[in-house]
Formats: sequence, C-alpha cells, structure tokens
Amino acid sequence: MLTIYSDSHLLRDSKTELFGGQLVYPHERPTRAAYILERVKAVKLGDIQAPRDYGLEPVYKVHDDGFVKFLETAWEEWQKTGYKGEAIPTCWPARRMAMKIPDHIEGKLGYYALAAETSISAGTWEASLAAVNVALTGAESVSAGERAVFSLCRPPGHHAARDMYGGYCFLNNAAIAAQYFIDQGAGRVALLDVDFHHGNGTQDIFYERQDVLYLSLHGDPRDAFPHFSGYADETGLGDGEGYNFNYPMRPGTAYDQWGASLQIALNNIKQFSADVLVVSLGVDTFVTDPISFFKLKSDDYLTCGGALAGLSLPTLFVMEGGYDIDEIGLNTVNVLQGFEQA
Ligand code: OKP
Ligand code: ZN
Repeated sequence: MLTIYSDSHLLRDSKTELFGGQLVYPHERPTRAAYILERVKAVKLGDIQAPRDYGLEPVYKVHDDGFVKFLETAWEEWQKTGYKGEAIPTCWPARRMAMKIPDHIEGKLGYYALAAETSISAGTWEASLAAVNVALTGAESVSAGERAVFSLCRPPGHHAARDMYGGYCFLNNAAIAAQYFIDQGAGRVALLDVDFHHGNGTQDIFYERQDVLYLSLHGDPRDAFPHFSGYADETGLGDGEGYNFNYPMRPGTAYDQWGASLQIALNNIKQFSADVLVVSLGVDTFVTDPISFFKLKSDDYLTCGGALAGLSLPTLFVMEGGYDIDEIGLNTVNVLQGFEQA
C-alpha cells in the first residue's frame, strides 16, 4: 500500500494542552507520526511519497472563509497581544449570548473553538495545511486507480467542523478528501470513522447531504469527548436524513462488541452502494490508550482491516488519533496489513 507523508507535520509541536486542570505536553505530538512512519518502513508496506500542493480551494469547499482566515492569522494576532503562552480560548458564546464575531483575538478564539485543550502555536497553520495536502494526494492516487492509500496526516482533522477547531484538529483532512472524490465525479462516498472519538466535525460538514454517508464508532458522548455530539439519534437533516450513523459505546467495550458495531456499519455502507470509502483511522480504541476507554488489542486491528477490505471499495485511510505512542505504529499498520492480506 502506498503511504503519503510529509515532514511538515513537525511544524505542529505545541507545548501545551489544557488537561486535568494543568498545562501538559500534548498527547497529540510529533513522535506519533514518526513511529507510524517507522513501522510503515519496517514492514515494507509500500512506497512513501511526498504530497502535492492543492492550494486553498479544496479547503474553502469544506470550511468557512472567516474560519480559514482566522486559523491563518491567529498565532500572529495572539503574539501581538504580548501574552507569553500559546493561544488558548477562555471565553465562549454560551447559551443566549451574541453569536457575533469579535475583533479581538481573545474573542475570536472563543468564537471558533469547540474546546480549550488545543493550543494554537507557531507553525500550526502550516502543518494543518500540509496535512490537507497529504489527504488530497492520497485521494488523487485512489481516484487514479490505486486500490488503497494511506494518508499519514498529522495533525488529525475529524473534530474540525465547517467553522470550528478543537480536539487537536484544525482542518478536516478526511472531509476535504471526501469532497475531492465528489468533485472528481464520485456519486457516493462513505466516510467511516473508527477513531475512539466521535468525529463531530465530519458529521457537521455532511449532516444535510446524502452524497457523503458518515458513520462513526466511538465512546458514548455521555462519557467521552466531544460530549455534545455523537448520540445514536443524530441521523442527519433535510436531504441528509438517514445518511448519518452513530454507534456510541460505553466504557470497557472490547472487540466482541466493537466488531459487531463495525459489521452493522459495513452493512449500511453496502446498502448505500458507495463508490469509494474514506476511513478516518484512529487507534485510540487501544486498551492502553491514555485518554480513552475501549479495550481493543493489537490483533483486533488486523481483523478490523480485513473486515474493511471485505467492502471491495477503493479506499483512502486518513490518520486521526491514537495516543499510546509506543504501540501506535504496530496498531495503525496492523489495520493496513489486515486490509491487504484479506
Ligand atoms: C482527538 B482525536 C480526555 C479529554 C480529551 C480531547 C481529545 C481529542 C481527541 N479527558 N480531550 O479524536 O483522537
Ligand atoms: Zn480520537
């Protein structure tokens, strides 16, 4: 399997994550991608290619103009205030408050953020844009006839909505790739999200559309981030009604139950008769993940990959989460090898 990778992810190296009331070194860190790449090389998964540059047009197809401009300039604006740390929102438009975009960076951060753990730091914009190019280059290769491609994106993207960032995500790599497939003539794209967390951003982007089917297996929002999205009764709206499937699961879920949900999701993808599959691939479902509560084992990722291959669809894997970094290479590449060996 072909892997798309860029060293530009190194530009995203925030020093702070607001976690448990402390500022800690972020779970979402550069070694994640380094260890995955190392494993890709160790097992000789296939060629590794650098991304091409697609510019901002594909970004604007999925994200709001003001939001993109905000991300582009946020770090510079934040620095001008003279604050010493990285940019973290502290004030939000909560219930019954004005949904107007303030001029001051402090207000803009609160307007566009969906959570406070994710600091904006030097290089964040550049790395986020590079991750989009990694996803798009993979999508172009799949469009050109590759059976499956692995886009080793970092930072992740599935929490980024049309006009919101957070949950370690800024631009929605997988959603931008799905839109690219549609623009290349695909009639129906299935976007299956197997990261531990609900991809609220991807759901938001396609919620009122029936050309992109979104399905997500994740920690129940009663127990897990992002807490305010991901319930099973979120099924789509308008034209998109019936084209959004959430499979929330409770703490302690192991592969017996997780795999059963996966089978239901795969059946829904078959019924939809998708032309192409995008997988938001997170391995934070792993038993020793430091921020999650599922109990998947390393071998379960081989099984999962095999099940995905059973759809017999052109497939783009887009990297999302996974924070037990000692095992992130093994677990991620197991999905890809399970897919290839099926
Ligand atoms: C990003 B991705 C846990 C707090 C979780 C944010 C998690 C973002 C996950 N107590 N904070 O979906 O892997
Ligand atoms: Zn996650």
